[in-house]
Parts: sequence; C-alpha cells; structure tokens
Amino acid sequence: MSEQNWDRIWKGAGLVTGKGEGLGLVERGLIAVRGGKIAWIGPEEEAPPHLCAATPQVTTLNGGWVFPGLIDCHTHLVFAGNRAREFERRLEGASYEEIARAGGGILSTVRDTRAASEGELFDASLPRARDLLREGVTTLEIKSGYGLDLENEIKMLRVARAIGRELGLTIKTTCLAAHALPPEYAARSTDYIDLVCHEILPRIAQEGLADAVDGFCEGIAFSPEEITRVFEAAQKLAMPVKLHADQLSDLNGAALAASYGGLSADHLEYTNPEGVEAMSRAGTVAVLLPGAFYTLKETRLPPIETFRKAGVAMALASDCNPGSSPISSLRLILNMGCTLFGLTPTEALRAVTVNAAKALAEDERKGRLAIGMDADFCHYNIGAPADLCYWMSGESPDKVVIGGREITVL
Ligand code: DI6
Ligand code: FE
Repeated sequence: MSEQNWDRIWKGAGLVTGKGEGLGLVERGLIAVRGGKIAWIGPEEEAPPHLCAATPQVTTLNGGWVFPGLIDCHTHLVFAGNRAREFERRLEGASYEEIARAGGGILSTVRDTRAASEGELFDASLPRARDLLREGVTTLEIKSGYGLDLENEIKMLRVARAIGRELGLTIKTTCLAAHALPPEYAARSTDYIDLVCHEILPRIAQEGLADAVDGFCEGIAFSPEEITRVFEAAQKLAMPVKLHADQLSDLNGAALAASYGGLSADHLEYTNPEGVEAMSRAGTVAVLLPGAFYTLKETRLPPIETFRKAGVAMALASDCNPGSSPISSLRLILNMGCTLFGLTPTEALRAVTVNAAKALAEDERKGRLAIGMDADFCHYNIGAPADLCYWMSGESPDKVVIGGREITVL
C-alpha cells in the first residue's frame, strides 16, 4: 500500500458509526480522512466549513449506508484440498465426529495442506479471502492448524500474511497447532503437546508470525489439561489466547479461556452459566459461529440470552473451513446470526464490527467510525442498515476504503 496521504472526504450517505450501545446512526453524514485515519466524522451540516475547502477530493454518495469495514474474527481459510466427499458422507448419515475418528475430517485437510507448496497454498486460499473482501470485509483473522508440524504451521501463517499484502487487508494470524493430533503422533498426545509448547510456539513467536494462540478443546481434539499447557506456553511468550470451546460438549472451555484472560471463546453451544460469568469478568468476547451450527445440523443453541444478561460482547464470524463451515460469506453469517441464533440486526452488525474488533484486540483502531480510528469503511446502496442481515447475499459494497484509500476489488 502506498504511504501517500489520501486526504479525502466522503459524504451524502448514512453512517453506521457504532457509537454507544447501538449502531450510532447518522442520517446524512460526512467522513474526512487524513493520513489513513478518520480526521472528522459527523452530520454533514455540522462539518467545519474549512474542511471541504481544504480537502482536494470530495466524493458525494447518492444515499445508502457507510459501515465500518467488516471484520471476520475467526477463519481457517488457508487450506488445500477438497472435502466435498465428506459432505456427501454426512448427508448419507455419518457424523462429523465419526469421520474425524476414522482419520478423515481435519486430518484429510492436513494431508493436502502439507503436500501443497507455499505458492499452491496461497493460490488455493486467496479466492476465499477475496470473497470476503468483495462483501466489505477489511480485517480478518486466519488460523493455522492444518500443518501440525513446525514447517507446515509456519507455511500456513506465511501464506496468511501474504494474502494480507496481496489484497491490502489487515490480517491477524493465530497459531492453532493444538487443532488435532497429527497421524505421526497417534496415541502420543502428550508428546505432541510438548512439540507445540517447546518448539512450534516459541519459533512462531520468535518469527513474529502469529498474533495469538488458539486450541481446540473437545473430546475429538485436546483435553482441558492439554490446552492448559498450551496456554501456559503462550503466556510465557506473552501471546494472547483464544479457544474453540464447548462446541460439541461441555468441557468448561469458556471458563478455561477466560481464566487466561482469553481474547475470545468461540462456538460455545454447550457453555454453562459459570463459563458465561467467567467470560463476563474477564472481558472475553463470545465468538458465535452459526455456519458450523448450520452445517453440522446442531440443535443446541449457544446461551445467547445468558450472554446478553451478563453483558458479554458477542461477535459473529464465518469459521470459514473445509469441514464444518464451508462458507466465505460474512453476509450470510449475519443472516444466520439473526435467524438461527436470534440476534437482533443491531446485535449482529455490532458482532461483525465493534465486537469482532475487540475479539482481535483491534478495538482501539478498528470496528467503529470515529475520529482517530483507521479509515476502513464500505458503502452499500441499501435502504436500511438491517438490509445487510435481512437480505441473504445480495448487494456488494460499491466502495471499499482501507486506510483511507479506495480499493478496486476484482
Ligand atoms: N472447529 C471448527 O469449526 C473447525 N476446527 C475446529 O476446531 C473445523 C475444521 C475442519 O473440519 O477442518
Ligand atoms: Fe474454527
């Protein structure tokens, strides 16, 4: 991205600023950008007169709504291979767990991801990030976790960073080496956790390849005790943690993540009231993943009302992955968040902006439109902000601005 200042004004549309507890709507707003940051924002008629006179470029929009750049705070979009056959097997009656226990599922993607060169992995993954960008996603998180050894975890994280450079997106990377037990460690999970704690995490920290550490705490993955070891190692390396918690069963994962000051606990279908309380005290964000809930035909809902009452911030994310959430549309996730999980459109829109920023520790810079924040935003020709939740797919943004610069999405 160019270092140039793109001093510019956008006006003539409504603004979803995210100020306060709701959407912080401004009916007819103006945004002035200087040096990649928002320099002024508010109702058009209140803009200081010198601002327009002193700004070289003014774009007048014809109605519609401007949102903060959307944030997808949980994805596994870097992977190789194809799991359409697994989809067919599930339709024939096999469960996700059965397929995983038989060496399919995550491990089939591990085989394909290990076999791919860095260039092949980049080429396979880039279109999924581009899908998200086309919808207005300007910040996204990408996890490793299909490498499961030092070399391949590093390869995945490098590809994730390269996608950010290619598309001009902000990418936050997460090391999910504790995702599944690789075949060469079958029945030796303690040894694998040793490898994660003593080799993979220190090396990834040293190379600055990951912004956080994640794990999969589940019967088919790692126990709370094993995840505790991973979190201890992360803490020593001063890396923040998050957790795939309570997705298929209640292992007190939410409370475990909260006890390490987790940025987020994710999935949470089986989270118990104590877990919710612990998250509330720790300020851990609840990342809800309705794409996986839908795909696995789950019936147990995350405890949304308990999160609301406890004041736990809720985010929504795609969980884009080849097994349990084959989806690269945050727009559809907004709809699922409302229709399947009962979020209001206001909650859902905050869930992919301000709360998703918090889940990535980016809330000082992103997720809201306010003076001093990064000038990441997108404009949609829609009649009401809730259209983004109500209409499934549909209108792409006609403008995407990242760091004050309008980008062309091909
Ligand atoms: N939870 C998920 O939703 C993904 N990983 C995880 O721990 C699923 C990954 C896959 O099936 O490939
Ligand atoms: Fe996931």
